[in-house]
Amino acid sequence: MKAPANVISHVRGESEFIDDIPPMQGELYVGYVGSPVAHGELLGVEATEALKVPGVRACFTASDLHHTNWGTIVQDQPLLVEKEIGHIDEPICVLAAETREALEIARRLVKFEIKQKPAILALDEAIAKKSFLHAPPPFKRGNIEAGLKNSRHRLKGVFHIGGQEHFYLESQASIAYPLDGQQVKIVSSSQHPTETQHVVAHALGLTYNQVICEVRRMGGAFGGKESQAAPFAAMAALVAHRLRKPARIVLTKDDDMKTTGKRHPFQTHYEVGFNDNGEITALKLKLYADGGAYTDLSPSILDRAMFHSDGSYYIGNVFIEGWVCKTHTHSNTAFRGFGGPQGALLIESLIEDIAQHLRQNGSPIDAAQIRLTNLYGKETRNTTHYGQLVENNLLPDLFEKALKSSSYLKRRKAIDQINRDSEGLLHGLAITGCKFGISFTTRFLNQGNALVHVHRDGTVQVSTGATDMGQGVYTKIQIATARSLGIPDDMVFVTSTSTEKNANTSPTAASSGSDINGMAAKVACDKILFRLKQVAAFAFEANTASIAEIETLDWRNAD
Ligand code: QUE
Repeated sequence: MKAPANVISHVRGESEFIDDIPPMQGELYVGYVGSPVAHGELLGVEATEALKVPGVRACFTASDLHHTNWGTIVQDQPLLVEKEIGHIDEPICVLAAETREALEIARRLVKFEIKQKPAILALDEAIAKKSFLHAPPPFKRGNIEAGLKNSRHRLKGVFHIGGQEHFYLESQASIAYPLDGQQVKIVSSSQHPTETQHVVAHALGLTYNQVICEVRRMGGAFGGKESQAAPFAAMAALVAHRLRKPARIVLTKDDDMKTTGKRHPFQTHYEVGFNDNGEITALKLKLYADGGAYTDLSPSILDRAMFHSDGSYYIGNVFIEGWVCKTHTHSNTAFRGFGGPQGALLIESLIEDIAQHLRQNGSPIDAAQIRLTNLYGKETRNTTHYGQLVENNLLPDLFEKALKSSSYLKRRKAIDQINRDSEGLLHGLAITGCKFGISFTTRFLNQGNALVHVHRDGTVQVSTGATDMGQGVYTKIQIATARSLGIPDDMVFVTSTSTEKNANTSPTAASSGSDINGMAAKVACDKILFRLKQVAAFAFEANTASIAEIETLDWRNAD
């Protein structure tokens, strides 16, 4: 295969990101002004001085929006603060200016009247004050209290996991164009064009068919542009719609890092019971996720952490509770793994603690052996704490193979020796397996979308619900389409994802983008091929028997 178009333009530096799009005549720059406090009541906005800056065209507040609140699961987050301030740098008003310079000067001149309130900034405080956004039903299996009581050993403690900034190379960015018929077109750096379309429509009081959102590519996303691209698109759209001018918002890295959500910090309170051979017999957990100020995707992220708290290990007696805590910080959001890492990290760390505990109590067993002992089985010990049968379990064999092929035990011995001799730096070694649930837990989202056009020169255009964030999904879609149609890869061009062509799409997320949208492209190609075969049969005057045969075929069986 020749290098796909996307690859060539990336390597040449020709790939266009949002802020590379040349400005249109009359285009305005848009920026927000954020809260200087983490928690408080907004009493007034004073923009007189800002509006005097030459080139500044408008200042909009929450009262200019048709619908202020947005949110993927619960609509509890204001696009612009109406009254209650939830976190530092939370957008309060939007400015539009003819130049970036005027915008930046004006942003510093807006004054707010705010009654400051005490803020909850740490998980400890949120837990103590029961400041919660969500609490799902717990997972229960076996008898946790008896399980703990009957284990030879028990460990109890609190495990802390910090947050993480996505640090995508391209900050949140959108351009909004006012079209006739009150339509608005958004080009955005978004993993979720459909949600951006919906949030913009709600914000402006438009119907969904009046809003188009197109995504060509993102300069990285990692979950950070799944829900949180939409509010910035809405700010640009507000300016474009009200002033009838194209409007561009491109956050600086500083603003992006201050105001957008991150990976959820977690605090997990644990009690684990185990025997002399390292077999884990009971696990009792309370997971506290720092959701920040608003719900965003936190309930699904906490779910996933609770689903992954078993790692790849069978545990007979389990009790897992979870809470999304409300703190006065940016609203935390999707981030690669989506709670899975926060769930699975604890049990892996516990296994190291168990190995250490057993070593100190006269039963030295290597952590790798403890992992092997506890792995889900193939025929028994093969249901999870959420009731799923672990099928086609390759892990026990794979684990043993990896142990051997990596010379784990030999290396372990060498490292133990180095550590015994060392007076400073210690070396470490670990081998772990992983069970990860791909696809959306909100199951209706596991659906793809594709539009395939065959042009009269035989070349093909395809667009799908999958957005390109640098993961190469357009290349996969190109290959899936070409192979489905039986044509060379370079006869297929993958065009941008747009709500005009790809409506009601799911976000590109949950390890599902290539599979579900690649399959959607294949289904579309199969239908087209089937019709083409019928046409060809007529055109080439195939005998009537074979035409009749083709007509009875089902495109779903077309190869
Ligand atoms: C990874 C996931 C999920 C996800 C995003 C990821 C997931 C899930 C949702 C979700 C839930 C409710 C919604 C929505 C998305 O997002 O499992 O839009 O309304 O359920 O990156 O695993």
